[in-house]
Amino acid sequence: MERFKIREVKAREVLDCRGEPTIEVEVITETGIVGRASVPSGRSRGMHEAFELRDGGKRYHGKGVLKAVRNVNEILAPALKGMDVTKQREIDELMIELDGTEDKSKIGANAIVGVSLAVAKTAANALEIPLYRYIGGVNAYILPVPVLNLIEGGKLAATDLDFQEHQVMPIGAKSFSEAIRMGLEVYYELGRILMEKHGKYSLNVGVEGGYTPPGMKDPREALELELKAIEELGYTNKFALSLDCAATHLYNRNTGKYTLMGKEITREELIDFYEDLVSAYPIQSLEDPLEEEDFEGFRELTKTLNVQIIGDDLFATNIKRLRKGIEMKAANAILLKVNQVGTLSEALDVAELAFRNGYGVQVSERSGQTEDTWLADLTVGINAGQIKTGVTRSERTAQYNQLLRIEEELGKRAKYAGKNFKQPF
Ligand code: 2PG
Ligand code: MG
Repeated sequence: MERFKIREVKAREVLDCRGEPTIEVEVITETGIVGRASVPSGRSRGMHEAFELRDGGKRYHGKGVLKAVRNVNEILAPALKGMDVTKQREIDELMIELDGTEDKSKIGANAIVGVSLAVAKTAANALEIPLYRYIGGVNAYILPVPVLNLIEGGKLAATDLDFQEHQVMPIGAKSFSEAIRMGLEVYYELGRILMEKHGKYSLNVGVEGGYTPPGMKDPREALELELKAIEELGYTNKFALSLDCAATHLYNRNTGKYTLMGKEITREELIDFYEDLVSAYPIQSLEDPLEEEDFEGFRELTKTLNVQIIGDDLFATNIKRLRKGIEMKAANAILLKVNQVGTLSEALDVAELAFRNGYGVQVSERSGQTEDTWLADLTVGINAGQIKTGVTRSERTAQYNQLLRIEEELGKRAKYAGKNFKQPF
Protein backbone atom coordinates (compact mmCIF):
# COMPACT_ATOMS: atom_id res chain seq x y z
CA MET A 1 0.00 0.00 0.00
CA GLU A 2 1.28 3.46 -0.91
CA ARG A 3 0.56 4.68 2.61
CA PHE A 4 3.25 2.37 4.04
CA LYS A 5 5.71 2.44 1.16
CA ILE A 6 8.93 4.34 1.88
CA ARG A 7 9.48 7.17 -0.60
CA GLU A 8 12.34 8.93 1.08
CA VAL A 9 14.78 8.60 3.95
CA LYS A 10 16.82 11.66 4.80
CA ALA A 11 19.23 12.53 7.57
CA ARG A 12 20.58 15.78 8.92
CA GLU A 13 22.98 16.94 11.59
CA VAL A 14 21.30 18.47 14.67
CA LEU A 15 22.42 19.07 18.28
CA ASP A 16 22.07 16.98 21.44
CA CYS A 17 21.62 18.50 24.92
CA ARG A 18 25.36 19.03 25.28
CA GLY A 19 25.36 21.10 22.11
CA GLU A 20 27.22 18.36 20.30
CA PRO A 21 26.19 17.20 16.85
CA THR A 22 24.00 14.15 16.46
CA ILE A 23 21.97 12.63 13.71
CA GLU A 24 18.27 13.08 13.00
CA VAL A 25 16.44 11.02 10.41
CA GLU A 26 13.14 11.46 8.62
CA VAL A 27 11.31 8.69 6.85
CA ILE A 28 8.56 9.69 4.42
CA THR A 29 6.05 7.39 2.76
CA GLU A 30 4.52 7.69 -0.73
CA THR A 31 1.46 9.44 0.72
CA GLY A 32 3.59 11.94 2.63
CA ILE A 33 3.42 10.45 6.12
CA VAL A 34 6.52 11.44 8.08
CA GLY A 35 8.30 10.05 11.14
CA ARG A 36 11.36 11.69 12.62
CA ALA A 37 13.82 10.42 15.22
CA SER A 38 17.02 11.77 16.74
CA VAL A 39 19.83 9.81 18.31
CA PRO A 40 21.30 10.31 21.78
CA SER A 41 24.95 9.86 22.63
CA GLY A 42 26.78 8.61 25.73
CA ARG A 43 29.84 9.94 27.51
CA SER A 44 30.50 7.26 30.07
CA ARG A 45 30.50 4.64 27.38
CA GLY A 46 31.12 0.92 27.59
CA MET A 47 33.80 -0.78 25.53
CA HIS A 48 31.26 -3.16 23.98
CA GLU A 49 28.86 -0.61 22.55
CA ALA A 50 28.15 -0.44 18.83
CA PHE A 51 30.28 2.05 16.92
CA GLU A 52 29.36 5.72 16.86
CA LEU A 53 30.63 7.32 13.66
CA ARG A 54 32.12 10.83 14.07
CA ASP A 55 33.86 12.89 11.42
CA GLY A 56 37.09 13.83 13.19
CA GLY A 57 39.01 16.92 12.02
CA LYS A 58 38.46 20.48 13.22
CA ARG A 59 34.75 20.98 12.65
CA TYR A 60 32.84 20.71 15.96
CA HIS A 61 36.15 19.51 17.50
CA GLY A 62 35.88 16.31 15.50
CA LYS A 63 32.38 15.46 16.71
CA GLY A 64 30.50 16.17 13.48
CA VAL A 65 28.27 13.45 12.08
CA LEU A 66 28.25 14.39 8.39
CA LYS A 67 29.72 11.01 7.41
CA ALA A 68 26.86 9.26 9.22
CA VAL A 69 24.39 11.62 7.50
CA ARG A 70 25.93 10.75 4.15
CA ASN A 71 25.74 7.04 4.90
CA VAL A 72 22.02 7.37 5.53
CA ASN A 73 21.37 9.46 2.46
CA GLU A 74 23.61 7.52 0.08
CA ILE A 75 23.60 3.92 1.34
CA LEU A 76 20.52 3.29 3.49
CA ALA A 77 18.01 5.55 1.73
CA PRO A 78 18.26 3.94 -1.72
CA ALA A 79 18.17 0.44 -0.15
CA LEU A 80 15.02 1.18 1.85
CA LYS A 81 13.10 2.99 -0.87
CA GLY A 82 9.92 1.10 -1.74
CA MET A 83 9.98 -1.04 1.42
CA ASP A 84 6.98 -1.28 3.74
CA VAL A 85 7.59 0.91 6.78
CA THR A 86 5.82 -1.57 9.10
CA LYS A 87 8.38 -4.28 8.28
CA GLN A 88 10.65 -3.13 11.12
CA ARG A 89 12.61 -6.35 11.49
CA GLU A 90 13.14 -6.78 7.76
CA ILE A 91 14.42 -3.21 7.53
CA ASP A 92 16.68 -3.59 10.58
CA GLU A 93 18.09 -6.86 9.26
CA LEU A 94 18.76 -5.31 5.87
CA MET A 95 20.69 -2.46 7.50
CA ILE A 96 22.71 -4.92 9.59
CA GLU A 97 23.54 -6.83 6.40
CA LEU A 98 24.47 -3.70 4.45
CA ASP A 99 26.83 -2.71 7.24
CA GLY A 100 28.30 -6.20 7.54
CA THR A 101 30.41 -5.58 10.66
CA GLU A 102 29.91 -6.88 14.19
CA ASP A 103 29.79 -3.39 15.75
CA LYS A 104 28.11 -1.46 12.89
CA SER A 105 31.32 0.44 12.26
CA LYS A 106 31.04 0.63 8.48
CA ILE A 107 27.85 2.67 8.26
CA GLY A 108 27.85 3.80 11.91
CA ALA A 109 25.47 2.62 14.63
CA ASN A 110 24.27 6.22 15.06
CA ALA A 111 23.21 6.32 11.39
CA ILE A 112 21.51 2.91 11.58
CA VAL A 113 19.68 3.52 14.85
CA GLY A 114 18.40 6.87 13.60
CA VAL A 115 16.81 5.16 10.61
CA SER A 116 15.52 2.26 12.71
CA LEU A 117 13.72 4.56 15.15
CA ALA A 118 12.42 6.89 12.43
CA VAL A 119 11.00 3.85 10.61
CA ALA A 120 9.08 2.82 13.75
CA LYS A 121 7.73 6.33 14.28
CA THR A 122 6.62 6.59 10.66
CA ALA A 123 4.88 3.23 10.88
CA ALA A 124 3.02 4.34 14.01
CA ASN A 125 2.00 7.56 12.24
CA ALA A 126 0.85 5.64 9.16
CA LEU A 127 -1.25 3.36 11.35
CA GLU A 128 -2.49 6.39 13.29
CA ILE A 129 -1.59 4.92 16.66
CA PRO A 130 0.81 6.18 19.31
CA LEU A 131 4.35 4.81 19.21
CA TYR A 132 4.06 2.98 22.55
CA ARG A 133 1.02 1.11 21.23
CA TYR A 134 2.75 0.37 17.93
CA ILE A 135 5.63 -1.20 19.87
CA GLY A 136 3.61 -2.96 22.56
CA GLY A 137 0.21 -3.51 20.98
CA VAL A 138 -2.81 -4.11 23.15
CA ASN A 139 -0.67 -5.04 26.14
CA ALA A 140 1.31 -1.81 26.59
CA TYR A 141 -0.04 -0.51 29.88
CA ILE A 142 2.67 -0.30 32.53
CA LEU A 143 3.96 3.13 33.53
CA PRO A 144 7.56 3.04 34.78
CA VAL A 145 9.13 4.07 38.06
CA PRO A 146 11.26 7.13 37.25
CA VAL A 147 14.80 6.62 38.52
CA LEU A 148 15.76 10.20 39.33
CA ASN A 149 19.41 11.21 39.35
CA LEU A 150 19.26 13.91 42.04
CA ILE A 151 23.01 14.22 42.70
CA GLU A 152 25.56 13.77 39.94
CA GLY A 153 29.16 12.69 39.90
CA GLY A 154 31.60 10.66 37.86
CA LYS A 155 31.86 11.57 34.22
CA LEU A 156 28.57 13.45 34.16
CA ALA A 157 29.38 16.38 36.43
CA ALA A 158 32.18 18.55 37.79
CA THR A 159 31.95 17.18 41.34
CA ASP A 160 34.30 15.15 43.49
CA LEU A 161 31.83 12.30 43.76
CA ASP A 162 33.06 9.10 42.15
CA PHE A 163 29.72 7.44 41.51
CA GLN A 164 27.86 8.80 38.53
CA GLU A 165 24.27 8.92 39.77
CA HIS A 166 22.78 9.06 43.27
CA GLN A 167 19.16 8.30 42.51
CA VAL A 168 15.79 8.13 44.20
CA MET A 169 12.94 5.88 43.08
CA PRO A 170 9.37 6.80 44.14
CA ILE A 171 8.21 3.20 44.32
CA GLY A 172 5.42 3.86 46.83
CA ALA A 173 3.42 6.18 44.58
CA LYS A 174 0.08 5.05 43.20
CA SER A 175 0.52 6.40 39.70
CA PHE A 176 3.23 7.77 37.46
CA SER A 177 1.96 11.32 37.86
CA GLU A 178 2.07 10.99 41.64
CA ALA A 179 5.56 9.47 41.41
CA ILE A 180 6.94 12.31 39.33
CA ARG A 181 5.36 14.90 41.65
CA MET A 182 6.84 13.26 44.74
CA GLY A 183 10.21 12.90 43.01
CA LEU A 184 10.37 16.56 42.08
CA GLU A 185 9.24 17.64 45.56
CA VAL A 186 12.18 15.69 46.95
CA TYR A 187 14.41 17.41 44.39
CA TYR A 188 13.30 20.88 45.56
CA GLU A 189 13.67 19.91 49.23
CA LEU A 190 17.11 18.45 48.60
CA GLY A 191 18.07 21.72 46.89
CA ARG A 192 17.18 23.59 50.05
CA ILE A 193 19.17 21.20 52.24
CA LEU A 194 22.20 21.27 49.95
CA MET A 195 22.21 25.04 49.75
CA GLU A 196 22.27 25.27 53.55
CA LYS A 197 25.06 22.77 53.88
CA HIS A 198 27.16 23.18 50.76
CA GLY A 199 26.29 26.66 49.55
CA LYS A 200 24.56 28.07 46.53
CA TYR A 201 26.87 26.46 43.97
CA SER A 202 25.27 23.13 44.90
CA LEU A 203 22.31 24.16 42.83
CA ASN A 204 24.29 24.13 39.61
CA VAL A 205 23.16 21.09 37.72
CA GLY A 206 25.06 18.38 35.86
CA VAL A 207 24.29 17.06 32.42
CA GLU A 208 21.17 15.21 33.61
CA GLY A 209 19.77 18.04 35.72
CA GLY A 210 20.91 16.65 39.10
CA TYR A 211 22.69 18.81 41.70
CA THR A 212 26.48 19.12 41.87
CA PRO A 213 27.42 19.98 45.47
CA PRO A 214 31.00 21.29 45.68
CA GLY A 215 33.23 19.49 48.13
CA MET A 216 30.99 16.46 48.50
CA LYS A 217 33.16 13.35 48.10
CA ASP A 218 31.41 10.56 49.91
CA PRO A 219 28.49 8.80 48.22
CA ARG A 220 27.11 8.12 51.73
CA GLU A 221 26.63 11.83 52.24
CA ALA A 222 24.67 12.08 48.98
CA LEU A 223 22.43 9.20 50.07
CA GLU A 224 22.09 10.63 53.56
CA LEU A 225 20.89 14.02 52.30
CA GLU A 226 18.50 12.46 49.80
CA LEU A 227 17.06 10.42 52.62
CA LYS A 228 16.76 13.54 54.78
CA ALA A 229 14.77 15.30 52.04
CA ILE A 230 12.53 12.23 51.69
CA GLU A 231 11.95 12.04 55.44
CA GLU A 232 11.27 15.74 55.84
CA LEU A 233 8.46 15.45 53.32
CA GLY A 234 7.00 12.46 55.17
CA TYR A 235 7.78 10.11 52.30
CA THR A 236 9.82 7.54 54.27
CA ASN A 237 9.09 4.05 52.87
CA LYS A 238 7.66 5.54 49.70
CA PHE A 239 11.12 5.89 48.17
CA ALA A 240 13.98 3.55 47.48
CA LEU A 241 17.50 4.77 46.83
CA SER A 242 19.71 3.57 44.01
CA LEU A 243 23.07 4.21 42.40
CA ASP A 244 24.74 4.10 39.03
CA CYS A 245 28.29 3.51 40.20
CA ALA A 246 29.63 3.37 36.61
CA ALA A 247 32.55 1.47 38.11
CA THR A 248 34.25 0.83 34.77
CA HIS A 249 35.37 4.43 34.97
CA LEU A 250 36.80 4.02 38.48
CA TYR A 251 38.84 0.99 37.46
CA ASN A 252 42.47 0.88 36.44
CA ARG A 253 43.07 -2.11 34.21
CA ASN A 254 46.82 -2.00 34.81
CA THR A 255 46.68 -2.19 38.59
CA GLY A 256 43.38 -4.11 38.77
CA LYS A 257 42.21 -1.60 41.41
CA TYR A 258 39.41 0.90 41.80
CA THR A 259 39.76 4.48 43.00
CA LEU A 260 37.12 5.58 45.48
CA MET A 261 37.29 8.83 47.45
CA GLY A 262 40.91 9.31 46.47
CA LYS A 263 42.00 5.86 47.66
CA GLU A 264 42.99 2.79 45.65
CA ILE A 265 40.94 -0.20 46.73
CA THR A 266 40.61 -3.80 45.63
CA ARG A 267 37.51 -5.33 44.13
CA GLU A 268 36.92 -7.19 47.43
CA GLU A 269 37.06 -3.93 49.36
CA LEU A 270 34.61 -2.37 46.93
CA ILE A 271 32.26 -5.34 47.34
CA ASP A 272 32.46 -4.93 51.13
CA PHE A 273 31.68 -1.24 50.70
CA TYR A 274 28.51 -2.16 48.78
CA GLU A 275 27.49 -4.66 51.44
CA ASP A 276 27.76 -1.92 54.06
CA LEU A 277 25.88 0.58 51.87
CA VAL A 278 23.02 -1.80 51.24
CA SER A 279 22.66 -2.62 54.92
CA ALA A 280 22.82 1.04 56.00
CA TYR A 281 20.49 2.61 53.41
CA PRO A 282 17.22 1.63 51.74
CA ILE A 283 19.00 0.87 48.46
CA GLN A 284 17.12 -1.32 46.01
CA SER A 285 19.21 -1.04 42.88
CA LEU A 286 22.90 -0.81 41.93
CA GLU A 287 23.97 -0.21 38.35
CA ASP A 288 27.48 -1.17 37.21
CA PRO A 289 28.87 -1.70 40.70
CA LEU A 290 31.94 -3.32 39.12
CA GLU A 291 33.88 -2.86 35.90
CA GLU A 292 32.52 -4.06 32.58
CA GLU A 293 34.47 -7.34 32.27
CA ASP A 294 33.95 -8.64 35.80
CA PHE A 295 31.10 -11.12 35.22
CA GLU A 296 32.36 -13.13 38.22
CA GLY A 297 32.16 -10.16 40.54
CA PHE A 298 28.67 -9.33 39.28
CA ARG A 299 27.67 -12.90 40.03
CA GLU A 300 29.00 -12.66 43.56
CA LEU A 301 27.20 -9.36 44.25
CA THR A 302 23.95 -10.66 42.76
CA LYS A 303 24.15 -13.65 45.06
CA THR A 304 25.04 -11.81 48.23
CA LEU A 305 23.03 -8.58 47.97
CA ASN A 306 19.29 -8.78 47.86
CA VAL A 307 18.88 -5.85 45.46
CA GLN A 308 18.56 -5.23 41.74
CA ILE A 309 22.01 -5.41 40.12
CA ILE A 310 21.96 -3.76 36.69
CA GLY A 311 24.48 -4.34 33.94
CA ASP A 312 25.01 -1.27 31.76
CA ASP A 313 28.61 -1.26 30.49
CA LEU A 314 28.62 -4.98 31.43
CA PHE A 315 25.96 -5.93 28.87
CA ALA A 316 26.00 -2.91 26.51
CA THR A 317 22.51 -4.00 25.33
CA ASN A 318 24.27 -6.84 23.53
CA ILE A 319 22.45 -10.17 23.37
CA LYS A 320 25.59 -12.30 23.51
CA ARG A 321 26.79 -10.55 26.63
CA LEU A 322 23.35 -10.80 28.22
CA ARG A 323 23.28 -14.55 27.45
CA LYS A 324 26.63 -14.95 29.15
CA GLY A 325 25.30 -13.01 32.15
CA ILE A 326 22.21 -15.20 32.37
CA GLU A 327 24.29 -18.38 32.20
CA MET A 328 26.60 -17.15 34.92
CA LYS A 329 23.84 -15.51 36.99
CA ALA A 330 25.74 -12.24 36.75
CA ALA A 331 23.42 -9.29 37.52
CA ASN A 332 19.65 -9.61 37.57
CA ALA A 333 18.70 -6.64 35.39
CA ILE A 334 19.84 -4.89 32.24
CA LEU A 335 20.03 -1.24 31.27
CA LEU A 336 18.43 -0.93 27.84
CA LYS A 337 20.00 1.70 25.58
CA VAL A 338 18.94 1.32 21.96
CA ASN A 339 21.98 3.10 20.57
CA GLN A 340 24.33 0.70 22.40
CA VAL A 341 23.18 -2.00 19.99
CA GLY A 342 22.03 0.01 16.98
CA THR A 343 18.54 -1.16 15.96
CA LEU A 344 15.13 -1.22 17.60
CA SER A 345 14.60 -4.91 16.73
CA GLU A 346 17.80 -5.99 18.45
CA ALA A 347 16.96 -3.91 21.52
CA LEU A 348 13.51 -5.55 21.67
CA ASP A 349 15.14 -8.99 21.50
CA VAL A 350 17.45 -8.09 24.36
CA ALA A 351 14.54 -6.87 26.52
CA GLU A 352 12.53 -10.02 25.77
CA LEU A 353 15.43 -12.32 26.63
CA ALA A 354 15.97 -10.41 29.87
CA PHE A 355 12.33 -10.65 30.95
CA ARG A 356 12.05 -14.33 30.06
CA ASN A 357 14.95 -15.03 32.37
CA GLY A 358 13.62 -13.05 35.27
CA TYR A 359 15.90 -10.09 34.65
CA GLY A 360 14.60 -6.56 35.14
CA VAL A 361 14.79 -4.03 32.28
CA GLN A 362 15.53 -0.38 32.95
CA VAL A 363 15.15 1.74 29.82
CA SER A 364 17.76 4.48 29.78
CA GLU A 365 18.61 7.78 28.18
CA ARG A 366 22.16 8.76 27.28
CA SER A 367 23.87 11.69 28.93
CA GLY A 368 23.82 13.38 25.51
CA GLN A 369 20.06 13.15 25.17
CA THR A 370 17.76 14.85 22.65
CA GLU A 371 14.24 16.21 22.96
CA ASP A 372 12.85 13.25 21.03
CA THR A 373 10.49 11.23 23.24
CA TRP A 374 10.68 7.77 21.65
CA LEU A 375 12.38 6.69 24.88
CA ALA A 376 9.21 7.21 26.93
CA ASP A 377 7.10 5.37 24.36
CA LEU A 378 9.53 2.48 24.21
CA THR A 379 9.42 2.14 28.00
CA VAL A 380 5.65 1.73 28.06
CA GLY A 381 5.69 -0.26 24.82
CA ILE A 382 7.71 -3.04 26.45
CA ASN A 383 6.17 -2.64 29.94
CA ALA A 384 9.70 -2.15 31.25
CA GLY A 385 8.61 -0.91 34.67
CA GLN A 386 11.53 1.50 35.12
CA ILE A 387 13.02 4.42 33.21
CA LYS A 388 16.19 6.38 33.84
CA THR A 389 16.30 9.77 32.19
CA GLY A 390 17.85 12.23 34.63
CA VAL A 391 15.71 14.72 36.51
CA THR A 392 15.44 18.25 35.12
CA ARG A 393 16.41 19.99 31.82
CA SER A 394 13.99 19.84 28.95
CA GLU A 395 15.40 16.80 27.16
CA ARG A 396 14.68 14.91 30.43
CA THR A 397 11.36 16.45 31.39
CA ALA A 398 10.25 15.90 27.76
CA GLN A 399 10.30 12.16 28.54
CA TYR A 400 8.36 12.60 31.77
CA ASN A 401 5.85 14.85 30.02
CA GLN A 402 5.33 12.21 27.36
CA LEU A 403 4.76 9.59 30.08
CA LEU A 404 2.18 11.89 31.70
CA ARG A 405 0.38 12.10 28.35
CA ILE A 406 0.51 8.33 27.90
CA GLU A 407 -0.81 7.76 31.42
CA GLU A 408 -3.69 10.12 30.73
CA GLU A 409 -4.46 8.40 27.45
CA LEU A 410 -4.42 4.92 29.00
CA GLY A 411 -6.70 6.14 31.78
CA LYS A 412 -7.89 3.30 33.98
CA ARG A 413 -5.89 0.75 31.98
CA ALA A 414 -2.62 2.34 33.12
CA LYS A 415 -0.77 0.56 35.89
CA TYR A 416 2.16 2.08 37.74
CA ALA A 417 4.96 -0.43 38.26
CA GLY A 418 5.76 0.85 41.77
CA LYS A 419 7.39 -1.71 44.07
CA ASN A 420 7.32 -4.31 41.28
CA PHE A 421 9.58 -2.26 39.02
CA LYS A 422 11.78 -5.28 38.30
CA GLN A 423 9.00 -7.67 37.21
CA PRO A 424 5.96 -5.42 36.84
CA PHE A 425 3.38 -8.05 35.84
C1 2PG B 1 24.98 5.68 32.09
C2 2PG B 1 24.67 6.80 31.14
C3 2PG B 1 23.39 7.50 31.28
P1 2PG B 1 26.16 7.75 29.27
O1 2PG B 1 26.13 5.38 32.39
O2 2PG B 1 24.08 4.97 32.53
O3 2PG B 1 23.21 8.12 32.49
O4 2PG B 1 25.72 7.62 30.81
O5 2PG B 1 24.96 8.04 28.45
O6 2PG B 1 27.16 8.88 29.30
O7 2PG B 1 26.79 6.44 28.88
MG1 MG C 1 25.47 3.52 33.55
